[in-house]
Amino acid sequence: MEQIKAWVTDHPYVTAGVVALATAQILHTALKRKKLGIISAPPNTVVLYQISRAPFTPSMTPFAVKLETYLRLAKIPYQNDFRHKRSSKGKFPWISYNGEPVADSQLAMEYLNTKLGVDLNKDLKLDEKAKAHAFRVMVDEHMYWCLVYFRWIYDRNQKSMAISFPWWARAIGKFIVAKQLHAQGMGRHTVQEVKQILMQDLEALSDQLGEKPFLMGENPCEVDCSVFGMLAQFVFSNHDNITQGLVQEHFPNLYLYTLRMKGKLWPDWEDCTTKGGKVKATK
Ligand SMILES: N[C@@H](CCC(=O)N[C@@H](CS)C(=O)NCC(=O)O)C(=O)O
Repeated sequence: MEQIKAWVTDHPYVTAGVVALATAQILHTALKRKKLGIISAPPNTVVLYQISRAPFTPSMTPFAVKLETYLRLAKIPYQNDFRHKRSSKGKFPWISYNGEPVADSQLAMEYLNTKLGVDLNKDLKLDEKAKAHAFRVMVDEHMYWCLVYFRWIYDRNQKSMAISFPWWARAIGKFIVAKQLHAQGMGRHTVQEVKQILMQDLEALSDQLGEKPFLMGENPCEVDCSVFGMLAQFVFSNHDNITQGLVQEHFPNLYLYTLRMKGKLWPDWEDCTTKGGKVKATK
């Protein structure tokens, strides 16, 4: 202790610099957390930041259903924050864990896997992991744009969204989404072409599932969170005349799978939707 005191006395400017830097770092972190809207939660409890509960699915975003399904499957304690706070990347959903923010559903899952030693893919062989990865990317990065196309551009009535968002928010949303769809490429196809693209993705999922209870076998693993998050949207939340009933009619195994995942991981599904009513629920 005496030695430290002596060193500080001998190096006043260096000490002041270190103290100033440490203070700046602490302030920067605190301001960043405040700006993001990070709330405090009990230790080791994940906070899941997402948009409000929805009329027919717990969320209108497949990524929120994916991430919440993962938290349930991995039995990680969590609480929801429905204040529509965007991540540092400007998207939903995201998490904080002991005050640490992690943006993006997949990166959040990978962060928690590492932090908590979770491995929902532990039963998979190397080649099965590769397959699961490819399916996950197909669902998150390809099917997603089909969903967006039908929901935002093709469906003029926008039933689920009309309940969830006021007309002006949908008008702004549609304008932004049309630009995103054009940049991504899906928006340049005709509606029949997008339907064909979607059918191919659904067929691949259906063929992979076959008679198995879950996508990769007897137990649900990580990719099931993405697949369920997406199929739940098509099965329950889409009301246009092309995608409504599509899974039920053409891919009965995928439909039964969606019900199986829902039954296993969302026994409180009804409490987590607004049952077709106005979006107010916070459970
Ligand atoms: N890769 C991201 C995708 C998240 C994403 O695209 N979320 C959409 C809602 S479905 C969003 O936040 N859109 C708002 C925007 O782009 O401004 C993830 O897995 O979390």
